[in-house]
Amino acid sequence: NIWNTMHEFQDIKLDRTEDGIAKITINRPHVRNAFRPETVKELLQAFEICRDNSKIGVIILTGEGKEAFCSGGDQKVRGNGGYVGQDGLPRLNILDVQKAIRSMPKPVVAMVAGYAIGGGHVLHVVCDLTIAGDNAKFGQTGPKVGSFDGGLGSSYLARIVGQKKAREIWYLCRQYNATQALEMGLVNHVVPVDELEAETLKWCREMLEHSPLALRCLKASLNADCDGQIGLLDLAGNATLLYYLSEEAKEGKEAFIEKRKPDFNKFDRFP
Ligand code: 1HA
Repeated sequence: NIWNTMHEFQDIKLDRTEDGIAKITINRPHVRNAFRPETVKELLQAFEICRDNSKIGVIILTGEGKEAFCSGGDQKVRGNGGYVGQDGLPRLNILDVQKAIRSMPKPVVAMVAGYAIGGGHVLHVVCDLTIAGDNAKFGQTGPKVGSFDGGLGSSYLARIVGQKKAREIWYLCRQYNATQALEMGLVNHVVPVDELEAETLKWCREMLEHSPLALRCLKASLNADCDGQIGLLDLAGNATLLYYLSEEAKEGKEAFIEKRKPDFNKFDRFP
């Protein structure tokens, strides 16, 4: 077993490999890994742990078992205005997980066996890459069960599969198999489900060999193309990070601390 527990949770599992791959597993197989507010809270914590751990380079998001990646919001705890947790408050907090995945400065890979349905489908959509088992089934159910995700679940989906296909997916609520998903560019790769984890790890390890800052900036750039000013926030945040690493920026800080005038003229201007 290559997985070591990073943190104990109730609804999810958070494991890591020695070489810097984290795996977040939604662990509610009795409901096809549907999420309730507590699940979502834990997912947010897990993503934060992964973000803050400088040894983690890639994150896998998956569901327990081979039946399902995730079947979306737990309809059994759906109340007025959202999904109701132990605190009695109705929430749609999965949207915060979508944001966390998008702004995570490391690649997030969806590893999909079985159903990725409804809000569970949107989760794989917002991940950087998707590796699917040959038993994977994809689809939205919103208009059938009285819900919809008009945010990234629609607009970003359309960036991936195109407007016509995105409308088909949402209006008809059909299910698509792994081959169909591959054909429409919805997933990156399909393998027999028994090889799913090995193949996903292979993709992760290829990324681990590459420059983390380059991957980070690429993710921010690709996001910025879709994400407006919040996309620019993350992209520019990376520019600031790189600038802070430079001697030129350090001169500004040191001059302030030493109560002297900064000398920026000693630095060459790039063409
Ligand atoms: O749209 C949003 C949001 C939009 C904006 C903001 C926030 C959002 C948050 C969430 C969502 C949504 O996710 S709405 C979409 C909710 N999900 C669904 O409509 C999918 C419902 N499930 C299914 O269609 C099917 O169960 C399945 C295709 C995933 C699997 O079918 P299968 O293999 O035939 O299994 P099935 O017998 O249906 O399910 C096994 C058990 O899991 C059942 O429980 P049991 O009868 O044994 O007690 C079933 O009720 C349970 N289950 C499956 N999915 C869910 C679920 N229980 C609660 N919630 C589920 N989502």
